Amino acid sequence: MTYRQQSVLLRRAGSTLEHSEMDCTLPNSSPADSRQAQVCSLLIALSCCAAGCGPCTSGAADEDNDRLSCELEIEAGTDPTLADSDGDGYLDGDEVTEGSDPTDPQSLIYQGGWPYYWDKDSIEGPAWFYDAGTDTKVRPAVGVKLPRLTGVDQFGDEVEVYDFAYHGKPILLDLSTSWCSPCKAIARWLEESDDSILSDYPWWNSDWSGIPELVANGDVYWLTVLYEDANGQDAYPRVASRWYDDYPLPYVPVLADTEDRMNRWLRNTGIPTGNLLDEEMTMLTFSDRGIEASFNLLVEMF
Ligand SMILES: [Ca+2]
Ligand SMILES: [Ca+2]
Repeated sequence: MTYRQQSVLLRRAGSTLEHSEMDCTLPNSSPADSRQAQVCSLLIALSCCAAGCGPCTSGAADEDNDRLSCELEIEAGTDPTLADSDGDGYLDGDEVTEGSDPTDPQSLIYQGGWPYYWDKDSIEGPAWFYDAGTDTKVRPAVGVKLPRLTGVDQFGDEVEVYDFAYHGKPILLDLSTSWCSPCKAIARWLEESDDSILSDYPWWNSDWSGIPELVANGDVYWLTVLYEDANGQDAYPRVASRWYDDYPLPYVPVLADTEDRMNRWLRNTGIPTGNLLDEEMTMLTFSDRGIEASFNLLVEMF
């Protein structure tokens, strides 16, 4: 019997006992007592777990480092010896925090399977346009942290870009719109890894040939942020899903920046625009138009 099955039985046993009395101190003498014996042994296992044996050494311990104590694992029906009980890529504790079901692999924090950073509130990024209380603008520059960017992705989830922090990977922030031909060409290049798609652009550099593979391999996170639709109207969630219909890369989150924050913060003057961040959300490059600096540095890093 798996631990999860035991947990289910224990919960059932607990609810059974609310309605009937059972004496677990008596020896079981007949086959009719076998179910009682099973329930008793499970109940003993439960009290033993809380007291410090069995799968957990203490109810408060988090032995599998999934940010859920043994006690809470039992409550959630998760495995106290396995950090990701349902094997969906999200830790048990993170799923409980975010309200997805840690025992159901179809229930995810992000439908796209994007990374999750449990301590993102500790990242001290600047306000978007003014430092709180000072009226002092924090301008984008190399060494400045990205403000806390959120956007609606191709699956309709509101995504926090800070969830991509501290996974040991740089982040390429690609600012685009649905009407921008070179932006779409870059998306197709990422998908098909065919340099001829970009080689006629005057800014093309053949040193960048390996970038689609870096993104596909997960060496770098690539996030596409869209701020306008095909008609130049402010982005709305459907803009991201339409983009994904055209360029269905399962590992690239497409975020509709429905409040047009990124474009305004960068004081963007032309697209595509690329900026590279480190895992701490600090800008390694700053451009208000063009992708050259970010692509060059990315290639240098690998
Ligand atoms: Ca667990
Ligand atoms: Ca999980």
